[in-house]
Amino acid sequence: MHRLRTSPRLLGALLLLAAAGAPAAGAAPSVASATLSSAPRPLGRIVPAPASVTPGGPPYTLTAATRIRVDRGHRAARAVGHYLAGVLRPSTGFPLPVVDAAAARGGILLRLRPADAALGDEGYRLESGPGGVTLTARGPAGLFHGVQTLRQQLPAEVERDTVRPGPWTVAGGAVTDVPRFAYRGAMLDVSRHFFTVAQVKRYIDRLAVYKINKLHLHLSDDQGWRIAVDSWPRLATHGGSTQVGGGPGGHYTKDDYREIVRYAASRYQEVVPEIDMPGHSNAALASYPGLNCDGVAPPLYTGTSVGFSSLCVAEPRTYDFVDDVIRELAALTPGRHLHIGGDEAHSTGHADYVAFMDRAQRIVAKYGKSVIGWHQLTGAVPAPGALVQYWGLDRSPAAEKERVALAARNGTGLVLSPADRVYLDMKYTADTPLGHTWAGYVDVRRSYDWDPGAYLPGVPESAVRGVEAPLWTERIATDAQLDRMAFPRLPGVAELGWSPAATHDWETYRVRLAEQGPRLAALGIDYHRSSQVPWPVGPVPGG
Ligand code: TNX
Repeated sequence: MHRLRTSPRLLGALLLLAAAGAPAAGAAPSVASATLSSAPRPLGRIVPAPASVTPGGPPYTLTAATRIRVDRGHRAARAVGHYLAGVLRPSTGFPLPVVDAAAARGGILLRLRPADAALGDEGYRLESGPGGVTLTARGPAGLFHGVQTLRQQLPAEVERDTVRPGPWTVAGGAVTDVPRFAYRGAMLDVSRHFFTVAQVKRYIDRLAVYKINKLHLHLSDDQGWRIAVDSWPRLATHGGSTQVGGGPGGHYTKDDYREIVRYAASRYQEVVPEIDMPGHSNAALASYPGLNCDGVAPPLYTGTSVGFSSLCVAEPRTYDFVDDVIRELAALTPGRHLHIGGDEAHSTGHADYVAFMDRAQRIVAKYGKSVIGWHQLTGAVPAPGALVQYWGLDRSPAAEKERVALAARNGTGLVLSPADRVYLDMKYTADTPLGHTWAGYVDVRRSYDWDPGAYLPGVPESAVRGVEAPLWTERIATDAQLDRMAFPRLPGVAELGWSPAATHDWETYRVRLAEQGPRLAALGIDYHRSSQVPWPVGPVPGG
């Protein structure tokens, strides 16, 4: 109950109520919640925090006559307009037609200004006043992120899928916003437990709200191979036939996978596929005896140990396999990056590891892609242009961090996923029923309260490409479990990736995050009610 009182904004709302002759503070919390939903959200009170906010002037209120206007001839911009209409129609009940900009005035205008260099590839400007809201960006990605800002400026109820009363008001003023980092990722492990195309799309939609732009799919591991490879068909049909605990598993056909890539692209997310090598490879070894040094295929594996499998580094056929898999995967991948794993290769000798990673990296380059590897790749020789993904801990040995730092100073880019900060499979607290503890408990503050630009000693911020929140699924099998572990930590990681360091402040962040609670609920996300966050108490209107 102390929670309401810790939010200055809620306090303000209660005072306003008192001044208007409504029941004073201490009255039913639902009164405060109702007020919360009708006053426009102050401009910029969103997650991730925008780079620059100039509030002021009267607000804009959507009506049944509001149109979404898009410059004629911009197909991708028009698609963003339709996406916005899809977000707003169910709850507002307004028709919100998407029309040519010239055909109307006011309303919501999405416009492209390619010469506006200050906005970068993903930035946008939002201007709101009584006549309407204008979103300006250099390209459609910026418009899409601007649309996420616009939706967050509207009451949380806008996320509902049935008609609500509104009013649908956007505070007046201007937001100019560009991301701090180009790589803002989330990883989903579809190997330990398989997730269907529909489940992956659902996750993509959630990530979009927080301006995540990379979806890393962990497509192979000991327990399952999840992507069809025409030249090695048993990888999917046999290697994908089970999962942790022995369930039926599954895999993506190439058409399934193209559909994921297409859908992610429509949400301005690049799919980064990962085939984990040379360890974490039991599903492949079980599918083809010839990939094993002794020529004997092991059984499929449905447990949760790590580090026991290795491709046979000395076997020439291994490289035919790697070449075929990478070639077929590269052909399915419009994005630049291909992740080759390289972690926990405890069953591969050091010299073999170095030799293998060398060849695997050359194969990735041959098919025109850039390598990403887990940071153990710095124990071999990262190829020019490679990124390494750091998943160590605050307490990892200094020598390990220094090896990563040295690679970074030599030009290898870093994606930061410190396990004791952003691993979404870690328990929040001892009471969390799901998840692991090997990296410790990771409550909301821990996952937010660190600076990617200054995290690893001796690494200049310029070497940091961004952050990524992995969700390993040894113990996670359903949408509800996925939501519970990702939210509300994921928005914090997204903010680390997007917002300028100057906005970083736990005390204000926790209040902004609390305001996301009703939005998450309206989106159907049963998030973890961390005691570190002053969630609004009482029933959420219509909730
Ligand atoms: C470590 S992180 C792993 C995964 C596990 C995860 C569980 C990494 C590169 N390897 O194989 O799923 O821990 O938290």
